[in-house]
Amino acid sequence: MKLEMPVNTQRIALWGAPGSGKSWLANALGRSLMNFRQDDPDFSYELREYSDEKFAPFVTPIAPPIYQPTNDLADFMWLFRRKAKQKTFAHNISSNTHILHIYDINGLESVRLTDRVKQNYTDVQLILLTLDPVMLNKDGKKTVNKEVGNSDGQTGSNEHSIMTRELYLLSIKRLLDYIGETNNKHPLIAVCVTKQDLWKEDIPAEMAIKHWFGQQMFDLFIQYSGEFKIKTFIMTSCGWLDDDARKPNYNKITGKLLNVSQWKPRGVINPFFWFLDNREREMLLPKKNLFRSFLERNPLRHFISYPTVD
Ligand SMILES: Nc1nc2c(ncn2[C@@H]2O[C@H](COP(=O)(O)OP(=O)(O)O)[C@@H](O)[C@H]2O)c(=O)[nH]1
Ligand SMILES: [Mg+2]
Repeated sequence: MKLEMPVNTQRIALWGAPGSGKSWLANALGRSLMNFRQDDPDFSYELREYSDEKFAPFVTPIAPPIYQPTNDLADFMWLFRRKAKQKTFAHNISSNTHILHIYDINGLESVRLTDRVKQNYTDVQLILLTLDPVMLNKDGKKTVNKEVGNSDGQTGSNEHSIMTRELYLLSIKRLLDYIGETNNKHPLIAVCVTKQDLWKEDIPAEMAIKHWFGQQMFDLFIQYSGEFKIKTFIMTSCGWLDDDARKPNYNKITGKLLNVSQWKPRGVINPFFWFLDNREREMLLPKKNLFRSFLERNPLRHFISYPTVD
C-alpha cells in the first residue's frame, strides 16, 4: 500500500551506556501502543512497521525485545498515526501521521561520542537519553566486563558498569555542547530514567535525576534548559506481573521477560507523546502572514494535547 496521507518524518536518536535499556525502550514503545487505550473516545493510535514508502497493511504485533547487543548503528522506521474518532475541527487538526525514524546507536560509541556516531545526533528532532540507575557504578570500582571495549555488552550480570556519575555528567555535557555548536535547530531532549521495576524505592520523576545521579547532574539539566527543551521521564520497559503488582516481569538470570503475555511496559509512551505534542503544536504555529493568520481560526487554541499515560 502506498502512503496517501501527509506524513512528517521525525528523526529520533538514542543515547545511553551499553545495557542502559535503549533497544528495549524502542521495542517497548510498540508494545505500549498496542496495549494503549483502544477504547479512547477521541482517537485511535496505530504503529506499523514502515519501509520503502510502504507500510504494513496490518498493525504489526511488536515482538518482545531483542536481547542482542546493538553492535552497529541500527536504524528502523515506524509509521505512527493518531487518528480521530470524531469529526470536529479540534479532532481534525490533532490527527497526524509521522514516520518515526529511530537510530539505535551502540552504547559505548554514543557515550564516547565517536566520530562514527556523532553525525547521528545532528539533524534529529528528538534525543532519548537513557540513564540507568540500576547499572550505575556507584563507587567507581573497575569494571569486571572484559568485553566492554568492543561491544554493547550483555550487561544484566555486569556488576560494575563503566558508568559512574562523573562519566554520565561528562558525556552528557559533551553531547549537549556538541549539538549546541553544530545544530541551528536544537532537538528536544527526553531524559529517560530506565528500569523502574528494579528500583528499591518509589522515586517520582521530578526527583529521579537528583536522587540517582546527583545534584550536579540535576544542575546540568537546569543549566542547559535555556538552550534545549529538556524533560525527565521514568519508565520500565518490562513492567510488573499482573498477579503480583510488585514483582518485575523480568528474569534477572536470563535477562528476559518472565511472562511475555503479561508484558506491559510503563511510562515508555510519555517521552514520545511529549515530543509529538511539541512537534504538532509547532506545525500549527501561525504562518508568517499575520493578517491571514488573524482572519483564520487559530488552530493552536483547539489542539487536543497528547495524554500523559501512567
Ligand atoms: N528489569 C529491567 N531490565 C531491563 C529493562 N530494560 C532493559 N533491561 C535489561 O537490560 C538489558 C540491556 O537492555 P538493552 O535495551 O539491550 O540496552 P542497550 O544496550 O542500551 O540497548 C536487557 O537485555 C534487559 O535484560 C527494564 O526496563 N527493566
Ligand atoms: Mg541496544
